[in-house]
Amino acid sequence: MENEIYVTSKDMVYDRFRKKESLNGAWHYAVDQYNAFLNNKWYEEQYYDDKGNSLPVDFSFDEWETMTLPCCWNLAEPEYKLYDGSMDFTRKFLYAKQNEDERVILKIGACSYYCRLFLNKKYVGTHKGGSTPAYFDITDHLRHENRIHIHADSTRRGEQVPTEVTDWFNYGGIYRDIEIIRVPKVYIKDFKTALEPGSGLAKIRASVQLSEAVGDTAVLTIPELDITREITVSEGKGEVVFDASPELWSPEAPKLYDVTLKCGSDEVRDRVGFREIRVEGMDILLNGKPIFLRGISCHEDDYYHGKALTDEDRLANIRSAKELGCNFMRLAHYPHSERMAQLCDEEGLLLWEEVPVYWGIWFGCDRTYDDAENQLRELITRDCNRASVIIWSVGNENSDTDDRLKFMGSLADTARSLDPTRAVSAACLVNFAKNRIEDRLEQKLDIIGLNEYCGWYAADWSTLPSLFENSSPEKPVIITEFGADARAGLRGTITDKATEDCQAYVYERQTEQIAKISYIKGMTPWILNDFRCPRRTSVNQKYFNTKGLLSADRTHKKMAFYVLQSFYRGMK
Ligand code: GCB
Repeated sequence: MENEIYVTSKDMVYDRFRKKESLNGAWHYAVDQYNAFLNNKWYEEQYYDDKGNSLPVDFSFDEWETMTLPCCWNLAEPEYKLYDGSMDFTRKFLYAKQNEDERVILKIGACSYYCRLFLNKKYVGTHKGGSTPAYFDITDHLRHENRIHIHADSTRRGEQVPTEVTDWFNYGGIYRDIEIIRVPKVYIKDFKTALEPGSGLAKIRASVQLSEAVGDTAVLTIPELDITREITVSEGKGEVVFDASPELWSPEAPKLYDVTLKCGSDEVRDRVGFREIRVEGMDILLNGKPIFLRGISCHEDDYYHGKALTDEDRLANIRSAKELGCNFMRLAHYPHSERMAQLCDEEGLLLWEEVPVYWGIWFGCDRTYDDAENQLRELITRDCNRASVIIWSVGNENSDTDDRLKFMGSLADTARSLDPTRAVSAACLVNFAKNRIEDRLEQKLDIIGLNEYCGWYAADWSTLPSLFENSSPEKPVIITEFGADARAGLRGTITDKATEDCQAYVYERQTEQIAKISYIKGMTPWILNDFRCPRRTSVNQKYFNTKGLLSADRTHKKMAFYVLQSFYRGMK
């Protein structure tokens, strides 16, 4: 489409616990392989010419079939199982003003990959990026009766983030909530609060940004701590740092406080845990104490719901991780729903969150960089108040080239400048020529993530001890991936690839080696559940990556589950 108007991180609106009106439910839709909706401007609904003669049309919005949103369309109907491309969604809704000067924001939690919004025959804007939320200010487009269209385009393209080929399934659809939020004319656009780094766990910082560059006084309250603080806002921004001794949040004691911020006629709320994460020398410190991150990687992919997980699905994943003995989870390879971090705050699980700078990214392309940086900004803005999130990852498995160093180095700088309260990392590759942990990106990271598949892709086991011996990293290392495929229930010898016995053996040997290495401060083996993947066609995989410790439907625990469980239990 020409002359697109992009909504980006700059358009985000702080919305946790705000009153929301839901547009989830039945939407009429049409598969639109040729983008006829855009090319022929169907949204203009031209039923007559200038002289009043009726015109032929190729759509009938209110007679189209319906799909219940949010969902991944690939799982909605069998014929869309492998569909990558565009679909048009439409419905009607009524709107009546509640307050004279209210602004109305439409939030779409996630739509893969382009999300184009049209309201009452007019184009409103476009959001790019399949895993972060889009916020459209629709106030000036609204009427009493409204016709809304969303053109969702999940086409894989080289320049996108992620790019064309990934080792997971490219689900299409509007797969997170569609909601309307009413805010006052001047509203709280952003609100952050956290323990102040370096304050000896004794100060809290809170900052506010308003939607307009005005002066005001905001009031922050944390009733349980008996705290009420005024924040002077000038030109729309303000912050305060004050003494406080909250009970600290940790996976063992995930204490959360109700926090409210009031400014003018707007008020927002959050439930916040206060904790400090810091890297000092070769240690990762949580609340000042060294911690080993006993983790597991996890995709946002449910057998029945795809990426449109329910809270029950998320809690099942959190419970499985806890049963394994984890205190940490790597949310690979793109932003998962904000519900996941909110639930991990409640349940006590540390998180690694990542943007999909994955494999063959077009590192030399400015458009691609802007897209990646925007996704990172959206993720950080969205989850900044989540105590569970301790690491921002700027990507996964990219070879060490100059363009990649510039691209990912700049993402790391962006993450640090937006959020000084967390560590920055990336899942790097082994330098295979030297069989060594060595990557120029390390200079930009606080923690080195390392994916190594010794005993699997690197079939010679002797490479593992030598990899660790050859390396002398200057920063703590997390083994962000190792693993092996196993078809649930398939038994055999440890040499038979695809058996549970072989996978369990890989876990035994890996954990045995990892336990000996003092610079390794955490691990997130690959992966909690089997997940859909078009690249995995063998008889034992059937279009699933089967490196899960659990089967895709989570009903079966593989032998390796218990190997990792016993390793983690022995560490506590
Ligand atoms: C990797 C990738 C991950 C894959 C995994 C595999 O290194 O980071 O996305 O799914 O290997 O199973 O090969």
